[in-house]
Amino acid sequence: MKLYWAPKTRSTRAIWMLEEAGLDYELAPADIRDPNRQDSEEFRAASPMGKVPALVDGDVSMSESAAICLYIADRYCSGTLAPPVDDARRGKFLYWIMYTPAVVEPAMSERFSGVEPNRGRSGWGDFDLMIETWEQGLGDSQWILGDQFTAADVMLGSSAVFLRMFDMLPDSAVLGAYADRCFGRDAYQKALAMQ
Ligand SMILES: N[C@@H](CCC(=O)N[C@@H](CS)C(=O)NCC(=O)O)C(=O)O
Repeated sequence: MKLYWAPKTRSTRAIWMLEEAGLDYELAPADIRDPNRQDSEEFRAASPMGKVPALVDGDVSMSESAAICLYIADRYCSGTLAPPVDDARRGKFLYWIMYTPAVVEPAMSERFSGVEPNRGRSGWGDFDLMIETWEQGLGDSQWILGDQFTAADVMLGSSAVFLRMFDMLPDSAVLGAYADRCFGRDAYQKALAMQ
């Protein structure tokens, strides 16, 4: 299995996922910050937009961090890092694994750029609704599905840490404690150490 990556990018969450899954993999650097970069055909086939992370696993070639986390969880860790497909928690699992690219990141980008939000018109609501919904989803639980850590926590946890890094994580006891728990996982620390 080969993961195309660049330091301090969304690749970290894919490395974290691979570490949680305990899989063997090779890291292949992608020079995303080089304006004269020459991407390999393999990388472009996996990531048509030239973005990291991208994964090649035998005949499987793909990008988008949420899709990569879901693929690894379903294919290699069903029942542990993902509820099985016939488990009733599956609906919530899919909702939360998509929450980062569909809601957190657009809402974050909107706020960061100072764009006027429009809760009704935007698919992601707005920054405050994004935070409230996430806090309610977690409630008193350790992880987003309750006691079981899953790939959805890799996506959400990396977002919480990312928000904190940009000084955008609101003063929320629930999200602050969640970010700390995610940050403290061995697999996350290993992913960070690689950079
Ligand atoms: N939605 C994508 C976003 C990927 C993305 O934007 N990656 C950035 C780094 S964090 C990148 O590769 N940028 C380089 C470029 O666009 O050329 C995902 O979650 O994987």
